[in-house]
Amino acid sequence: MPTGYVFHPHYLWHDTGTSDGLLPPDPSAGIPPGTHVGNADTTRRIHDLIHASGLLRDLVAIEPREATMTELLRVHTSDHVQHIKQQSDQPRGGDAGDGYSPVGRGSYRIARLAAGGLTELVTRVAEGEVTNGYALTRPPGHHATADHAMGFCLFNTIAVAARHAQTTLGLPRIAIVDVDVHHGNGTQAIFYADPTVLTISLHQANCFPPDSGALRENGAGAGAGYALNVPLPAGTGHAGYLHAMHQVVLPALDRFAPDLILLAAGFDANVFDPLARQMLTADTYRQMTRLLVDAAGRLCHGRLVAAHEGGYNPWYVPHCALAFLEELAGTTTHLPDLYAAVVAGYAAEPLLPHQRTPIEVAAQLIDRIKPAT
Ligand code: 3YP
Ligand code: ZN
Repeated sequence: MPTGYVFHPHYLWHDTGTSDGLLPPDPSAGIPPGTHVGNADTTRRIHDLIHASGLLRDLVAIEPREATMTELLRVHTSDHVQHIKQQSDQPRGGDAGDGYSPVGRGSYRIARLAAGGLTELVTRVAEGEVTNGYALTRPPGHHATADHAMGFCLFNTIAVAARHAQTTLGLPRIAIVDVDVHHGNGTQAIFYADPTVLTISLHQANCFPPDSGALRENGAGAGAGYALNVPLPAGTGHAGYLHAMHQVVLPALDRFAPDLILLAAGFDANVFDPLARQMLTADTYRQMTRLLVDAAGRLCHGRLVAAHEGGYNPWYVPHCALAFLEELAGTTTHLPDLYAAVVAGYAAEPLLPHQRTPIEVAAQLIDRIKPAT
């Protein structure tokens, strides 16, 4: 069965505006105007490569729709939704709250189209029209909590889709795997006390948000044990991420036995990314994806649905995303990986002891997940 693909031009029209990469321009403080690092260029280049490589022909295009208010309010407070709308209604947009999260004019409806696009994709998977899928959405979602936006994220797209799957699609147990290089703090917070949603975040330790994503953040109350973090030291690469997959992600998924696996597909752990210091290659993304596809095949009829998150190197991220999507679709474009030679040295770096330690500690926590009967 085929792979679904959600894309819409409006995802590129989410306008992150003028910025010195990250900060709002402030000439008197020495912050010159430039282009926001979360601009649409990388996303456009991913879509163009999916199209130009021929991979698009192997995918089922699924038209996104805006998330309904009911769907949004399963996750977010109505104050939060109204705040984003009000920023978005201003003639030149505004900021969602932390000073890093621009809201373009009209971005409210684009953020709803992102959440609704993933929700529609999950619906088509549940109905059996496609096995799995990828929603190439903007803005991203994994930092957004129930009541505030942060780190470029306005609404938590994955959380909205997860709640919809549970309440409407008959998929009660959801696992969310977040491979974005930053901690999936918003998703974790939304489900922190909920044992029906397992969140697993692999991220660079002490990166973003500050003081977030430590091993000791492991869920609370009825959800104790159902939030897992693998904070990997800066400089972790292919060997470390694959070890974390084998030692933590796959055993946790097997024990939890989800009905659906959602993937926060950030590509900003790539070796050339400006917003972190990890060393993954396109082949790392390919191999991680193959493992997740296999896990979804044995656990939940192949139901693996990915939402795009971060990834900021405009020339390498599209190749990482293509490798990921080829594996998801179980096909190949036969395009050579011309960057493979360039990254060969990084890819060969061995797993170092200080990278192994957090993986071993996280692996000990899997026992806290009650095995599915
Ligand atoms: C937000 C402000 C500094 C780092 C940036 C991270 C955005 C991202 O890709 N989150 O997953
Ligand atoms: Zn990120």
